[in-house]
Amino acid sequence: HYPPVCNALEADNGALRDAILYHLQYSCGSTKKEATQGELARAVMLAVRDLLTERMLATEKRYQQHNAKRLYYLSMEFHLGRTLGNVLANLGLTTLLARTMEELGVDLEEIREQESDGALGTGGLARLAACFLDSLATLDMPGFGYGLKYQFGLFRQELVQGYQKELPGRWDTEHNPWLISRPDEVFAIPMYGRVEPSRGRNNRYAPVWQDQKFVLGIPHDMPIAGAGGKTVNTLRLFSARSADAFDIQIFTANDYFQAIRHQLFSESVSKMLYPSDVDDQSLEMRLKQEYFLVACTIQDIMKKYLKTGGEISNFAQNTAIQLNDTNPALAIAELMRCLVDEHQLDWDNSWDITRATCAYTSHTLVPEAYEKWPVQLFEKVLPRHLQIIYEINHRFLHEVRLRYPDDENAPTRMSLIEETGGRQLNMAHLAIIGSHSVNGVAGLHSQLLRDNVFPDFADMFPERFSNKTNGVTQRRWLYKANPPLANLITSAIGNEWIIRAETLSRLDEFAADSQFQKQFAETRNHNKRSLADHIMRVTGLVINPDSLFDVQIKRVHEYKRQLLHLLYIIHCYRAIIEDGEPPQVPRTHIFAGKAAPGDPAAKLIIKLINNIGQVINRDTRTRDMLKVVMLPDFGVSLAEKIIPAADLSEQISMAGTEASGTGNMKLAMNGALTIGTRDGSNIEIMEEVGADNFFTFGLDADTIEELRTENSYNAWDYYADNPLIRRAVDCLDSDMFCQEEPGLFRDIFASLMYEGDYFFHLADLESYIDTQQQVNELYTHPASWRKKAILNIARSGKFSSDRTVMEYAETIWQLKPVV
Ligand code: 26V
Repeated sequence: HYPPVCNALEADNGALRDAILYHLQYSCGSTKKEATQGELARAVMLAVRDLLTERMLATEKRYQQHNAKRLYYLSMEFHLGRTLGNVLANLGLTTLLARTMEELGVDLEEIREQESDGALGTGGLARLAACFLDSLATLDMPGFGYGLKYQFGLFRQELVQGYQKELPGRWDTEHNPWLISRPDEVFAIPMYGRVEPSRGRNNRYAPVWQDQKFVLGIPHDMPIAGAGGKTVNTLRLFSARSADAFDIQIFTANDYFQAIRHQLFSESVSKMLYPSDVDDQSLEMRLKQEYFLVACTIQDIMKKYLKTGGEISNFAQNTAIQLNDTNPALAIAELMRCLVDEHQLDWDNSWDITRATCAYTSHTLVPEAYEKWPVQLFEKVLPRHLQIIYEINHRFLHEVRLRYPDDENAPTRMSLIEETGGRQLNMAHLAIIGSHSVNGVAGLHSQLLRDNVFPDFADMFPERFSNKTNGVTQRRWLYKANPPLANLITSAIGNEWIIRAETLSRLDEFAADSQFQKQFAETRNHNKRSLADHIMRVTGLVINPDSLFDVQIKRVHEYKRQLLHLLYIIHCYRAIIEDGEPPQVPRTHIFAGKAAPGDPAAKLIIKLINNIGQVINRDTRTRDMLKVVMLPDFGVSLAEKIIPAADLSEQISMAGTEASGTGNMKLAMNGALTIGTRDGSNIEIMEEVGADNFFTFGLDADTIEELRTENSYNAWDYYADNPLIRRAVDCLDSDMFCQEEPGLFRDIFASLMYEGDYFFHLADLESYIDTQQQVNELYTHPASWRKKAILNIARSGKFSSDRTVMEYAETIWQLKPVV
């Protein structure tokens, strides 16, 4: 007699405790006395999941009653982080559970630390998707995530002698307590084979895709609870199973081992998340993964739609599909195949439906990041889809010729198939042609997409292009991650900000209030001490909690310019040891971030951060003035520890390279001041918080573009003109930071000085150093600093993903709350 937790909960009559004990016994097969921390954590999560399940079923019922339009957010990556804390926060159960655990004599914090991060993603695109799911549920919108249940998510990073070492990710997908597996709802996904031309009904040309190999897709649902807990949507993750395992043939076949080998082969489709820079050998698997996601999703959507009595002709009125970058852009070809081949709709109708359904978001300006598939490989894996893409292209290029009769190169530039350098399929072109909406993720990014990346398409379809500036969920990134500050904010302005971030602006009037400032400083000190403890535990390094915490946490990549930050640190170090000039304020430079396993330049930067730390942290001349820390294994949980303790947020990518950035928003929302270039959403953060409350420096994107076209950037000019720059850069040519591995960083020196430095580090270094000086000066005036920090929080409301999602809902998805 298992008590129905949900309704009893509000009354707090011990129902939650009973549910936990129930699961401890019946789901974990343990007892309170014998249970391990892991079992206790599992029982807690299962008890909480029961609650979510009830609300999830009620939510689905509500959507059906309203015959609501649904949004499907297709993404190869979702970086969820931990779930328990977020669910408790959104359901308002944190205190009740803490009390219950106390009664049971269990430390809730320890239980929470048991949960591993769901890191099914590599970078910002993946975390954005997770923030959107939180906002969709909070806004009571029928929006569902669709992704893959990788057995191995993002690799875990260890630092071994300062080098990044990659280890398998730890998220337990097999026995994950949050996932509800649905083996009965299996989908069969065809791949390979060949296409036979044949005649179908009414003598219509009806190609038949045959001799395929099938992989089965099993859905697993993760409940996604919005704030207040009324709406619980789902994130549906597919895992791959061999079709043969369901076929008795495998056990009666002559070659049993051959059969098992084929099973392994199929199941490898959802084995691992690939890093963004897949090598040639992994290309085929990655293509299969992308198709697997798309095909499972389209089948699922169609099945549900038809089951609830939907007419194919109304499909687009009831369905929106958002493509999270081009990885799921095959959905366009798959939806066409589904409509034309399986539902025998004519081409033009199918094309109208497909375009009205799909919308595409681009998340990058890095040219290598734009996906292209070798036609030969594509044809092998997806022969029917290649035909469909040829047909789309044929019709599209016809339109292009009509539209631009005098521009004979237009068809070549806009074709889906690139003929230079081996025939390749351009997925961004497919995504643009097959969608009714194309958006960038910050104002500058969207403008650069229109002007530089896709100018031909922007000219042909101007109405298709728009901007949707990114956002982050304040519920995870402020309410849950930073309780001391969250409580202070609520005590001043009430708690409406948790669901209406724009009301944070009520803090404006507290910015100069000395009492409020004092309390703000206390939260900050508390958080900085916690982080200092954490750093001590993880690295053994003692840092000064009263120093300025200068934070750069993000993927390590040349374009993000961790190197610029390092050059500044080297500059400060030499000023101390050679000029006897200690900095005005003590600083701790905190780095965290992973490099792509196949990116040697980024990996060498990680090694450089660590070696600089080694040398500086050991040098007694720097005393407490300068420390450099690199925390291993950056991810959501580590970010939740670092962000609330940050004083300064480093957002120093070369202008015109960072599409948006979202860490910048999380840090500003928690009261860090930003030092940033005019790149991505930095520009909008500066606009919102005011130029007085933001440190900006460096060349803007236009100037950089000019320098590049004129080919007039010359690192040696900056090197010759400024002795301080020379002194900093020369260290990389020497063995100052690599006594034990002489010459280790010479490649970095060469990339800066001899190889034209694509990222213009030296052009911005002087202005960066000057601006860091202004940071120091401000930090010596605590009241002014705090005022600016509070204003940053007060004016960060725009950067809530609730705002972003509402913009998508109104202008792209035509999606409404269902209450
Ligand atoms: C892919 C690759 C592939 C190989 C070479 C280096 C490289 C660099 C970037 C990428 C794009 C990954 C997609 C991504 O995560 N983009 C991020 O999306 C965030 C959410 O919109 C945005 O805030 C970040 O600026 C953007 O980098």
